[in-house]
Amino acid sequence: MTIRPLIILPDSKLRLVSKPITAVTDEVRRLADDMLETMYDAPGVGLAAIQVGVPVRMVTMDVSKSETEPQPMVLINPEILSASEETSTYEEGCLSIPEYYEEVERPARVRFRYMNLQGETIEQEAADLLATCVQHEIDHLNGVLFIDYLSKLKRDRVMTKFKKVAKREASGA
Ligand code: K1U
Ligand code: ZN
Repeated sequence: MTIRPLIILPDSKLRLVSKPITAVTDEVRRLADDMLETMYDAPGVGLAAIQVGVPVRMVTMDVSKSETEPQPMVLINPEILSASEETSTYEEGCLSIPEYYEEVERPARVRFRYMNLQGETIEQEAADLLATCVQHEIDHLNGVLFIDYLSKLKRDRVMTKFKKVAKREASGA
């Protein structure tokens, strides 16, 4: 397993719409292993393949509590089937927007479907952090970032900050 470099804002790859996975190949299994390794190393509770530069519809997640056994999940071609009208607010972060956290309001509960690495189709209900995380990750597959839910003022501020960092890094300063 390999820890892959993370794509960071303002990299335009983060705005790509990722392509569906048509078969669970060795390459797909290797990507899943690497994404889990990268997610745990970060550390994060979720990761979309595009965050390691691969525009395919795969997500890894583990929202288990630190005192319990890890519960790694690999979601292939995940989709939201239904969402509650009730909303909840969670302070979200993003491994592609390091050290920036803001409250985002989303449906409190969702029903979602995905294929696992065994090729089985799974339907599942989610609430709490799992619901927030699966929505955040599926957004990544569609080129959507959590900052898109913030005011234009906040989004512009964070974009400016990360563009400056990228410029400084490119100049070697
Ligand atoms: O997709 C990502 O960028 C990962 C992101 C997922 C996420 C976090 C919070 C709400 C919704 C989605 C992260 O994992 S950011 C890091 C983080 O939240 C965390 C890290 C260590 C322990 C607990 C949480
Ligand atoms: Zn993210």
